[in-house]
Order: sequence, then structure tokens, then C-alpha cells
Amino acid sequence: MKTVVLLAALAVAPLLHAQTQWKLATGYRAESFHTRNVVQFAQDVERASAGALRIEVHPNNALFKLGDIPQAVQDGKAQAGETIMTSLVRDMPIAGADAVPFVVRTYADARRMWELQRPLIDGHFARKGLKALYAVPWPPQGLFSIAPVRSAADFKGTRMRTYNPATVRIAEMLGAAPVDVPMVEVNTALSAGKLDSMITSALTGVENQVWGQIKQYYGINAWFPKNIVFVNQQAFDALPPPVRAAVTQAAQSAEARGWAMSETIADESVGELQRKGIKVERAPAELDAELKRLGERFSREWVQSVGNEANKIFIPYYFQR
Ligand code: PCA
Repeated sequence: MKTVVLLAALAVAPLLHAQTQWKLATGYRAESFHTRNVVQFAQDVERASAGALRIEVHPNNALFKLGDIPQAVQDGKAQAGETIMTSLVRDMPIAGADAVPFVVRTYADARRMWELQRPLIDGHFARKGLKALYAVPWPPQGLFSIAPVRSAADFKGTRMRTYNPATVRIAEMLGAAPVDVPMVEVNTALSAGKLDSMITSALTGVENQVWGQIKQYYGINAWFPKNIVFVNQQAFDALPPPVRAAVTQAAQSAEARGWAMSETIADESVGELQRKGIKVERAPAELDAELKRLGERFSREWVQSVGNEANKIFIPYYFQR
């Protein structure tokens, strides 16, 4: 009996030895659909690689804060990570293409935008020693407010929650004070009376149970920001070729699955806000026109500041349908 056990242990020893463990850090909650998708991705990789690569997912800013994750992965402190692409704009202005208001209005548009954006993102990532695996959009960004708003003037002197440089610029354009609040702390900030409005997805409103304070949701579909999942290139290159193939393939499936999840959750979340007593409406005409003008100004500023790479996306995006 002893011999049998010993022989069995010897047989699996090489496999155990070959096992690689990766840490994947994300700033979003374990229950969020992005995180559930990442966990499924990790399981797919483990299965397809017959256990040769195990990816441990660390949600909720626990390992590194959302904004610090790219640097941590670059430095090899975690092998993989997820962040919101628009948080990368300081080093990579083109990562902000998906937060330019009123350019992408549907999931089909978001898909075209990602196809144009991806080669540029891949190039920037490569220069940092990172490799993009896949990206998945958040549901469209709507406007939440603690009170009805009729025009842009209603935002003057109020406090608007922000989560990236684009939302900060929008708050400024509206004359509101930007208040940076991580997604996982929105409920606390609202309950403490620190916010009057915010632009984010209906889903983020649901996950933060904003109905205690928020009375209005305007479905303005302002943009579709994407989360991006990436790895340290060296960690990837260190994998045996079949394991690398397993990662790439699982990433492709995760992207397809994530986009479908996002679209389903978008509608469900708006319904849930309504059931919880939030008034779901279109933006009033005056506000709508003002927001469109604001979006045009934002786009002009953005294209001017980003330069050539912005044209590489926007020219085909608008002219080669
Ligand atoms: N939720 C995240 C980013 C975009 C979204 O819909 C947030 O509010 O921080």
C-alpha cells in the first residue's frame, strides 16, 4: 500500500513542479460581473492547461488599488491585473478614447471603437512590458442625481462624483466640484451626503444601492468605458507554448462572454433602479442639448491634445462605416 502511495506521489511530482501561480489584481468587487468573468477566465485557463497555470484573483483593491495595478504588474509584483482603461490616460492618452462623451452610443459602436483602439493599446502596452489580454465594456454611462435637473446651470456649485480624468473635466465644464470616489465607495460617499450627482452605469448605481439618496437617472448613454485585463509580458513569455495558447484562447472567450454579460446587465440594471423607486427618464431637452455641446467641446479638446493617434481612431470610426 505504502509503495502505491509513494509511486502515485512520484507520478504527479513533475506536474506539481511545473505549476505556475499568478496573482491577478482588480479594483472591483468579487460579485461584479467583470470580476465574475475574470474568475471564469482563470478557471478556463486552469482547466485548459491541465493545472499548469493557476490564476488567483484578488478583487476589491485588496492586493493593489485600481489605479496602481498597471504599475504593479509592470514591476512584476502581480503577474496580471485588471483596470479601467481610462485610468491609463496619463501615460497613454489614447486609452481615453472610450470616455469621450457621445461618440460611442451602442455596443456595436463600442465594438468598432475597440477594434480601432486595440492595436494602439497593444503598442503602448508592449513598450511597458505588458500584454493586453482582453477588454470588456461597462454598461452605458448615465446621469444620476439627488434631485431633478433641467439644465447645465443646475450643476453649478454642486458636487459631482468622478472616477477618471474625463469625468473630472466634465464636472469642471458643468461648474460642479469634482469629488473622486472609487466605485466600491460610492454608497458610503452618498450616504454621508458628499455627492449631488454622478455619471456612471446603471449597474454601478445598483451595486451601490444608490436609491437612498439618488432620485433621478437620465439614460444619456454618454460613453462605454472598458476594463482591460493584462499580464506582465515576461511572466507570459515564461509559460510553455501550450499554456500561452490556453491563456490567449481563454482571453478570447472571456472577451466574448464579457460583452454579452455587459449588454444583458445594462437593461436589467435600469429595470432594477426603476423598481427601487428611482425616476428613469430621458434628459430634459435643454440639458440634452447642452450636454451634446459639452461633448463636442470635449472631443475637440481631446483630439487636439492626443494628436495623431486620436485621428487613427476617429477618422476610420466616423468615415469608414
Ligand atoms: N462603473 C465604474 C466605472 C464605469 C462604471 O460604470 C465606476 O463608476 O467607477
